[in-house]
Amino acid sequence: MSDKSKNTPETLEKSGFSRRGFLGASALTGAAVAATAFGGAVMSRETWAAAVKDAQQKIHVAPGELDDYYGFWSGGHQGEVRVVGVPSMRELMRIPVFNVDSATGWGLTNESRHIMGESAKFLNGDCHHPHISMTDGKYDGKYLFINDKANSRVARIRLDIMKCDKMLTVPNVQAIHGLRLQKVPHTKYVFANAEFVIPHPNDGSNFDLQAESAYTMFNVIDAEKMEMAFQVIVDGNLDNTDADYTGKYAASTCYNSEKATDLGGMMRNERDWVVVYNIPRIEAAIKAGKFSTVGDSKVPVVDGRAGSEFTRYIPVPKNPHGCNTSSDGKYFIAAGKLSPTVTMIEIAKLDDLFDDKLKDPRDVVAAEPELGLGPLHTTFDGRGNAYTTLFIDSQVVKWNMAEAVRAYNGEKVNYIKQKLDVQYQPGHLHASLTETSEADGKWLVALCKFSKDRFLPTGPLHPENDQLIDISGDEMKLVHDGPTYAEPHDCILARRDQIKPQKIWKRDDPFFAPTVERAKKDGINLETDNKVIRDGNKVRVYMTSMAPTYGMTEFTVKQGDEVTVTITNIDQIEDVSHGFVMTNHGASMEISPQQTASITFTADKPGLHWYYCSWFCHALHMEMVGRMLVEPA
Ligand code: RUQ
Ligand code: CUA
Ligand code: CA
Repeated sequence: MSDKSKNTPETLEKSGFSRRGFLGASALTGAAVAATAFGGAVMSRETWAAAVKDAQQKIHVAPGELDDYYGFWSGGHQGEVRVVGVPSMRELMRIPVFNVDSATGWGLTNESRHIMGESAKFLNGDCHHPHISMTDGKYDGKYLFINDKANSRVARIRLDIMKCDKMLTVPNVQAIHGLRLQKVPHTKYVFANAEFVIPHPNDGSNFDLQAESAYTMFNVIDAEKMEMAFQVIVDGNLDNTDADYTGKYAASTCYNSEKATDLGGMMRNERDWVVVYNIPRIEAAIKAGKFSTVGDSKVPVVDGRAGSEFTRYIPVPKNPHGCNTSSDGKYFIAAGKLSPTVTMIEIAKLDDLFDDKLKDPRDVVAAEPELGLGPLHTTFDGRGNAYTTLFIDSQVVKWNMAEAVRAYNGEKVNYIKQKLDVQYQPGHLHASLTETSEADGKWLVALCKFSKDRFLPTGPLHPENDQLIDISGDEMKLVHDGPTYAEPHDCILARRDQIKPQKIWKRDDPFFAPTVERAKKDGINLETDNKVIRDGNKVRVYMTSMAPTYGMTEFTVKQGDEVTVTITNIDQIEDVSHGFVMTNHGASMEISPQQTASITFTADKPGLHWYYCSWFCHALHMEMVGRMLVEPA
């Protein structure tokens, strides 16, 4: 009996609709869980069947049909970004970033190592927050930015080719965590929080984190140049961040205002804070030359610690985590984590706070609704509702923002609209277009950190569970369970018309420009030449590829030579990617139509070594091979 047979209305009805009865069942039963949990009433068999059918229709993208949304998922500590179709939740592509990928050769090819720069020496990464560039508060589809907590980097992906094209190591900080983009007037800046407090200089001369010389910084990156614009020294540590819809303010949560080094210490204060940055004031100071630098870095640094004109510190309950700007532009919402509340900071009042017209920074708090246990992140449907993950309660709570404000002001209103069980322990959640002014309230993805019993067992390591929830109606409905690998942390959804990828490479693409430059110096026409250039013990092999052959099927080098193979795929046909693998040399790469790619290795073993095409490109793909002949030294 297949598992699916368990999900008929009949069997579910027999199980008495108990919550436990649903736990092992798959996607579609979830819709009924939601419906019964909300309504509290037992459904008739007919209602049940209708609910299942409705959910099924909504997420079913038939063979040959396309999804409505592009999802971009962080690959977590696996280091990549994944492209997922929504609502089908089908994985469409993987974009290697902070990892090494043998299919595409990311981290192995000269082009990728050039982009990774110095940090190509790191083979690991830890992505959390993918975000797409915006113009006027709407996705412009140009770039996606992502942080690397592990090695304090920020990377940019060009969405026209879906490859990483820039990578930056943020100087003098440790662990880039929260990352968001300026929304208005356009993404001029990437805002990146460095989480950990470190001593300055961090040369082993001082380990005291309570010292004034110990701090972390809020980092602002020029999005187009992918260079540091400036850094802001802050009190405490930094967790998550977001920007407003005026282009003036950004805000970060801080859970370690104590600058403590242990768990007990980090929970000592009843309140930590949200720090708000006044971007124009910082820009003006830097323009006027009023800044310093740290260590041997030339990046302008301003001191934004308490008392500074650049920042304001707004006390919020204990160890806040998520920081999300409501899609109506009104609030920064900080999730309580250790407090059952979220704090709504009214952005319209920030001017007065910075102009010292408000004496108490808590005067900008519009409301502090109590939502449930372990609030982590908040997302929005564009209809005035917010949705917050409750990690400890394993729920998503839907609540109304205007009603929460009224309740805070003493009115008797129940701002909680629904609590939906999710499976289990959700971290981030993301509603379609929620971080733009176009939040459309259609889909919500809850990224659950635990999947427990939701999937076939895979050994001690379990997948995470990304659940798709239909939020288009009055009630949230769980419609799909999606197993994912290595904690995606966060994902975003863009309408499919907002992303416009190319189908084949353009020959003048900057992605492989340094390689084209090298070939030019060697007098090579990449589209036609098949040649070996010797330069001391460096050998550069240039060849073309066209299904199902390489332009060169044999070349000879000497033992100990450093060999660089550069291949230009002259196929013009969409989807005909070739590969190049030199057996037993650790060399592998992708060469898609009209792309030039190159890889360098040492020919350290005398003898004959086959190379072959690794992407199945033609009926005679197996025959797409060649030989490297290595003469003994
Ligand atoms: S954080 S589970 Cu890395 Cu985005 Cu909140
Ligand atoms: Cu070319 Cu397979
Ligand atoms: Ca704390």
